[in-house]
Amino acid sequence: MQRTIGGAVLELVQGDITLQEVDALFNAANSRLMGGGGVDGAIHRAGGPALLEACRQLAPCPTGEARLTTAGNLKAQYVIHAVGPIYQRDPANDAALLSSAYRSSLELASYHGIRRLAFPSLSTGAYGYPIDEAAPVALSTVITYLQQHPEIELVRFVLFDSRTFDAYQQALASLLKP
Ligand code: AR6
Repeated sequence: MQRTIGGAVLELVQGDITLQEVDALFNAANSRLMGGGGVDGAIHRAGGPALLEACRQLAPCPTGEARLTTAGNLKAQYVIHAVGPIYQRDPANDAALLSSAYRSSLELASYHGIRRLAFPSLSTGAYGYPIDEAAPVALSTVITYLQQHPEIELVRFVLFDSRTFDAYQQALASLLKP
């Protein structure tokens, strides 16, 4: 599924983010930036030791923020490590922190001249954020950013499983309903 927002393409695909040929991949990291399971584990395995060493120098990263590193052996040039919230650890701020993780990542991308980028679904795996609640927050944050930042050319959400892909498709359709 693909939509044009401002001058940018917003795309939803099902797949593995480590295989994407874009300028920057976004990682669903934890504050220690030391790798982990899920998409973080996959990105570190594919990126290799240079990625872990770069993370070590930038840790910690507070929830709702992001840090940029080399992409090591990945095809992308950079990895931007975004720390989404653990669902209901701070219930009043779940949506604000999730939105902030996406926005901070996009701000880093703009700052570094990154035009084509790929996101996973932050916080909806180990961090337990329900996909149906997270998808509209993720997409509306990205849409608002793209409307204000014509420098970004492509945002691709790379969604690992069909349930996540379907939830994002539904959320995007309802956000862009005329
Ligand atoms: N490509 C795209 N998406 C993926 C991939 C992949 N290769 N692998 C998993 N996903 P999670 P979180 C999806 O748990 O909830 C880690 O241990 C996955 O199916 O990776 O933000 C970190 O170190 C789900 O839809 O991230 C943190 O401690 C989505 O990515 C913690 O987990 C996010 O799931 C972060 O938890």
